[in-house]
Amino acid sequence: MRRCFLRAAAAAAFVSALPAAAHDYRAGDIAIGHPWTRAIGAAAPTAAGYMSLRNAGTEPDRLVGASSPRARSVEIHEMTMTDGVMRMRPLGAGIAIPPGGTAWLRPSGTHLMLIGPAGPFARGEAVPVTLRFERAGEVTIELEVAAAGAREAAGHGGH
Ligand SMILES: [Cu+2]
Repeated sequence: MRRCFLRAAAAAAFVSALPAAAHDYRAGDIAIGHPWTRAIGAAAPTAAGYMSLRNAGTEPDRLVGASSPRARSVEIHEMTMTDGVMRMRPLGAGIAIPPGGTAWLRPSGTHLMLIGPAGPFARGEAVPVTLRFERAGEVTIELEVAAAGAREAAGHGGH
């Protein structure tokens, strides 16, 4: 128990020591870190959105929905391994963010899926997305467009 506590404290200290990036956002107690997506062409059927969701409050919250003027719809997806094949499926109940905890949306994991994106998304461009939280309400953020095939947001390779 003690060891876990110390590790969590060290992680928190590390995160707070990082300079605040220009594209961090806040909705109530929820801090949204480094939202990003990848460059796509005009005909791409989908695009994925990634970010961190940190709950600085004392009550659990949940990301329950999202929308974007640059996509027909936005779903919350998770990746699952079935018979050795990675598949994704909608998370109907959304993403839980426990008090003091962080939910990570990242490649090969939970992500936002932009269905029918109005592409192209060019590298360096900002794609607006409105996030809807159960407690914290709505906030509009911008996904920073990284290179096609990027595994991390531009400029955040050191995280
Ligand atoms: Cu997906």
